[in-house]
Amino acid sequence: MTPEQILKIPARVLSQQQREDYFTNGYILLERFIGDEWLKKLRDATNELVEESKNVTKSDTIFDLEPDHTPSQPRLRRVSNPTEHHPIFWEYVSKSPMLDAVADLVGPDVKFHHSKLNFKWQKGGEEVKWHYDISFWPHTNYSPLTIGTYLYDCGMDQGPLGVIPKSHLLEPMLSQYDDHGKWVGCLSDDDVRKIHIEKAVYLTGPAGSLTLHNCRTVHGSPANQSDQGRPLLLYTLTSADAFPYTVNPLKPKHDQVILSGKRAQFAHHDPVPCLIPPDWSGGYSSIFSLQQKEDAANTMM
Ligand SMILES: O=C(O)CCC(=O)C(=O)O
Ligand SMILES: [Fe+2]
Repeated sequence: MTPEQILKIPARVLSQQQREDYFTNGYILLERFIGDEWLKKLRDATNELVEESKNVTKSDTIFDLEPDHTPSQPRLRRVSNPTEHHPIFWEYVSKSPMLDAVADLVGPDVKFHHSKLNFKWQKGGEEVKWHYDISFWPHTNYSPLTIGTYLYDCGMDQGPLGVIPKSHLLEPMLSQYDDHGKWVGCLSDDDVRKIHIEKAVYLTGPAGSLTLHNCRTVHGSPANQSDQGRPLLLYTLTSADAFPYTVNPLKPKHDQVILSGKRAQFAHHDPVPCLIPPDWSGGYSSIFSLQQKEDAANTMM
């Protein structure tokens, strides 16, 4: 569906202004959108996963660990595919009002792509450099979006998600390869200057706030040097008429499951060319290990 078609369908939970803002700017922030009941369930489930990670000494397909992670001082960067490791994370994406907010932005037929839980641990949780997501998992159109849920309050000191307004409309798309043709998964310093990084908007908000950014919106987040962690629960959902066409090395169990509405009979194709990732049929390293230049072979996700 096109934005114009989507906007003609009556909204479930968002105002028409919020929907228009999303299409104009490439993101919206919904402050305190998720109630305390959901928050408690999500926090408890997160704590259970952190407990489990204490037995793990090396990053694996579930836990992406900071190098100094120990059982007594766990330091996680990410849990991959949390929907597969605790039922609450699936319940949340399939039954909460978050799904209605997404339906207001991609249309009534909504499909699951993947989920992750990014921690940005206290006192050293790493920066995520400026990048856009769609080149990690190209689709036939640009409906995919990522929703972040702040499980705790997130201020400027906790490394909030930062977005560049209107960057989702940039053509041609910028490269996420370096000058030698190596995939780096982020923009070059030159390109970052060109897209006017000083216009970045940092999406801070109280616990239960949602960040929604389009798959072509340039975004990143600063390191967290504060003494408070920043668990951010992320889901990527798409319109049912968007189909991935590159290898997904970490194919989630729920990949392509319809969360709302019905399966599409036709793919919708957007003519804007999409930057393609390397061939990941042999494996993949996380955005953190890639950007922090760790040995990719040792950090397969
Ligand atoms: O955790 C964050 O601040 C952003 C992560 C992100 O953009 C990604 O994983 O693609
Ligand atoms: Fe991202």
